[in-house]
Amino acid sequence: MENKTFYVTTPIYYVNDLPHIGHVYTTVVADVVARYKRLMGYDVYFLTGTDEHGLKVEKAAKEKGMSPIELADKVVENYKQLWPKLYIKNNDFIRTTEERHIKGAVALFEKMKENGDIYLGKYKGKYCVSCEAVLTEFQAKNNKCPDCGKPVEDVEEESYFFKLSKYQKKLLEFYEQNPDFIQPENRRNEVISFVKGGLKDLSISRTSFKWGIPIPGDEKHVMYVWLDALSNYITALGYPEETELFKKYWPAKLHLVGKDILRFHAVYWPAFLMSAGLPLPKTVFAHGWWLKDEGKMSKSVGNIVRPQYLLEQFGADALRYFLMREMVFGNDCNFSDEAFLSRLNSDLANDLGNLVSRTLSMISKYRDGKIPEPDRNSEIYKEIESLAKTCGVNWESYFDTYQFHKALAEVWTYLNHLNKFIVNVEPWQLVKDPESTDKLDTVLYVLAESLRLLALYISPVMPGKSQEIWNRIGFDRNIEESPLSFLKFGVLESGTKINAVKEHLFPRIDVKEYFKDADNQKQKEEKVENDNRISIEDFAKVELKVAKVIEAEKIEKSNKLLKLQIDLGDEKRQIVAGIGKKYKPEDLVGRLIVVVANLKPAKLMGVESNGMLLAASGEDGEPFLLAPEEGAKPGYRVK
Ligand code: ME8
Repeated sequence: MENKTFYVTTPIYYVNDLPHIGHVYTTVVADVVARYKRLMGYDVYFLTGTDEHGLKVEKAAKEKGMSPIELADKVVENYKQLWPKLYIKNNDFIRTTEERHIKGAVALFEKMKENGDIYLGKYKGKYCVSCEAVLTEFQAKNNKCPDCGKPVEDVEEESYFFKLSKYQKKLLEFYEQNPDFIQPENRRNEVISFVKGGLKDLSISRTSFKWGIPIPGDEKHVMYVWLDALSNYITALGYPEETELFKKYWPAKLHLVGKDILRFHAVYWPAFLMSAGLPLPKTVFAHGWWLKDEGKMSKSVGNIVRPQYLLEQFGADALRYFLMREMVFGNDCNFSDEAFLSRLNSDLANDLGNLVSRTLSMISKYRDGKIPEPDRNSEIYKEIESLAKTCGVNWESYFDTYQFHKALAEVWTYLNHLNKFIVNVEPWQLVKDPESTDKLDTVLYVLAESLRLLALYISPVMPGKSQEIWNRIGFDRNIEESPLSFLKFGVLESGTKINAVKEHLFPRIDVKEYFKDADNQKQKEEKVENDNRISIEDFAKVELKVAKVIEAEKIEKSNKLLKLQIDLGDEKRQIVAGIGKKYKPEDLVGRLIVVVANLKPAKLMGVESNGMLLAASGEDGEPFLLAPEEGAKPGYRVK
């Protein structure tokens, strides 16, 4: 029996940047696949998340005057708020700074070591910070990264190596035996020739920076961020524990990635898994690049498309439709406002929206808002039923082979056939002729039933609007829980009362007005993006006060936490501070400090803390206590 589980993943995104249309794209594709598979009766598990370690994140945080984890927390919040607005329904969100992940990544490293594939050596070469990629002198011609074109850095350090060279032959055999493993075809060929060109052992640890997972037993090394990141696909399922999740969903059926990171997923990842003795995923699909005005999106050019404005103006359904319809999955595609508006006005407002309005207004007018009884043996019924069947067969085969644009084009062929059918059959004439009552009943039924089916076909891409279509035709079901039997023609029951809503499903966009508005909006967005500043009102929300330390003691089992009793002028309080490595409790008693007085209480190692003292954070997180000038008294406000 076919295995009816389907585990689909997106890349985990770096937290050095806010989400843009590229991140949105991969995640939407994963969600569309997940929804399609659920509709087809699969037990689906959909994972996304964030990649939070590495030099790139460490540097970005430093530039912003934050610690890496502060930056990560902020960007993760952005992702977590964005996904539901786009109807992304992931089962889990993994962060590589989570304990469960760290534990699993370390276990994977240890397993590979135990199997004799990891050794300590010296690494000398070039490093691209932007791609977090180790390069040979040859790859980094003219000291530039061959992938992103940015300058590379010289590095020489002690490093752990993974015996990637040992897996060259095994990988080639695996590609040969599993032609679906790398898709699309042209990318598969690229990977195969890369591997045939020879594989060098891979440096998988760093000593030149700290922001990463320490290597077990040799903690001056941190794990190479790609080994750390790739392992997320199994750590999220509970690896190394043999959890139910792991047993049920591993190996993944589909890793979705952009073409930029295919090599990591199609060469390194299967080699790591082989080394650890784990089964390999079924498919890694590398999609193309969204370009802006035919060029690469980049911060310095200032042409990055962010999703927020499009979402607010046009809604998640329209944005998802555009992304899935416009891009040939696997190829690059240009993102232009003109193309977006044209899809919206022509495909959604005209073709789909009008079909819904016309059908429902005719049922309202001619049949008092009730779905009539069709003649199931009539020519008309059979013609539309067969159209629906053909569409369904093609739709399914395109979805199964990840050709989303074709699946949607197929649905639009059906839809436009119905628009023509209305013009040809002229229901407004039929209604005048008493002899044609049955015919009109059938016409109206097949139109309404087609809407029900069309809504189901587009539901993986447009979950919101497809549900709305069902609501409008009075088919009172949750489209996300649709059983397979609903994919057949003829399910809608006659007598069903429709909900003829006046508003158009997709209002037409006035293109001129849009461009006026969009220019203003984009300027505003750019300002927000480049501006980390806060207003004086924001600052005033933080209640900073002078306090005096009355008592101080170490918290048992912690080498860094101290429990302090402080005097805040009109009250005494207990706070916990992570300064114990540098400051002795007895040296603190009597000192004036500055604290955040209106912080919500928290427990640290089981001890309650009602505030936070302020200290500057040095190179390695070494604290430097802030203190007011002499003469200040406990309770004074700092502002
Ligand atoms: O590479 N067009 O994270 P990342 C289409 N953390 N897709 C795009 C795109 C564009 N212009 N730009 C980005 C990383 N993407 C690693 C991944 S996985 C174990 C670790 C999408 O934040 C595309 O999916 O740089 C690409 O692969 C991903 O974002 C890169 O995201």
